[in-house]
Amino acid sequence: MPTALATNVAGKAAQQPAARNWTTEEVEALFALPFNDLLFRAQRVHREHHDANAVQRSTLLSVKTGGCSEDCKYCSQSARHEAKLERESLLELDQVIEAAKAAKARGATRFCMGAAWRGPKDRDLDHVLDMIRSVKALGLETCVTLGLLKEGQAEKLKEAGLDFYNHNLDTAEDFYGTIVSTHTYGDRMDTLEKARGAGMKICCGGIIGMGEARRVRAGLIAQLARMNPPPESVPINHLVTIPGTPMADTPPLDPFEFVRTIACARITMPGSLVRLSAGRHEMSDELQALCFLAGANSIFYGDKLLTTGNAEAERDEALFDRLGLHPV
Ligand code: SAM
Ligand code: DTB
Ligand code: SF4
Repeated sequence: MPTALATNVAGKAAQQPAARNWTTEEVEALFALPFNDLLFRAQRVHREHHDANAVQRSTLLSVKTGGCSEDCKYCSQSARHEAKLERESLLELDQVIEAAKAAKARGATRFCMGAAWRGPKDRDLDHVLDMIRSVKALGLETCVTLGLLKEGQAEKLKEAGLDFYNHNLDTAEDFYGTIVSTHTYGDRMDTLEKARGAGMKICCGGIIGMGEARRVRAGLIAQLARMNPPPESVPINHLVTIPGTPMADTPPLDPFEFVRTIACARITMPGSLVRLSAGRHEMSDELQALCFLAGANSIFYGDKLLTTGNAEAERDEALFDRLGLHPV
């Protein structure tokens, strides 16, 4: 049951306001508010809990690219899709350290390493532990996203100094089976429990714009908000349509619906960082400004996400200047 997480991990991360039992219907009611009312509510919550003009910056690095056994329909890295992609085996430690140093020099405070695995083999995990230790030693917050964890792996990650484990629920439980068939929503909840159980902070969000109904978006947000405590970081990704994946031709979502999703995440998870994540490259500055107004206070920063392009760092800096935003 998805609610098991709330029971098993209660009280592990005390700085988060306690979760409340948001239902899908309650979040749907937020979605249905007039746009200005929804944004006003989100701004009010945002200002109660955060510096309204501060935005945190995380940089991503794909440390193992492509050839993944899983069939997630949106993803360029599945071995089952035809996306054009340079596969790459696990990076060398010095390549990771160079990228982390460059991210820090540009102003990122968190470095997130991603691997295209169903989950890490123990031998590969040892190498990732070295990466975590080295990145941590540079004074950056560390985050990894490695897929499903087996017994004992979360504890090893924690011991190596990992601050955040990223593992997205991606959508509502009742829609998940139409997106992925090689693992289940329950598998993902189980990994989140393992990461929490080892005392790590959680980065967990989803993808919007996969052809889902509004009720599905509301279901995802309610599910995330019911986690107790809620994830410290909530990445809200806009689907990046990648040629060769089954989602290449997904019709575009009304951009205001994306802004509404950010606002609902802000209202239901007041203490969390809400990250305006994948998809910024395709967004106008004005749409991004609306997302910040709706309560987004974190971005992926740097010219690349995992396999696709991100908004360029210079463009972000110019946008921060124009909006009077400052990095944290
Ligand atoms: N293999 C691991 C896993 O699935 O958890 C880690 C890497 S996976 C690429 C990390 C996340 O990237 C996914 O859960 C999804 O939220 C996001 N993602 C992947 N492809 C995307 C796309 N085309 N558009 C938006 N987000 C995407
Ligand atoms: C997250 O929620 N989004 C990031 C990170 N966590 C790992 C990944 C976005 C990937 C976008 C598509 C790509 O570049 O392959
Ligand atoms: Fe593999 Fe993760 Fe992509 Fe799914 S989202 S295909 S598990 S890399």
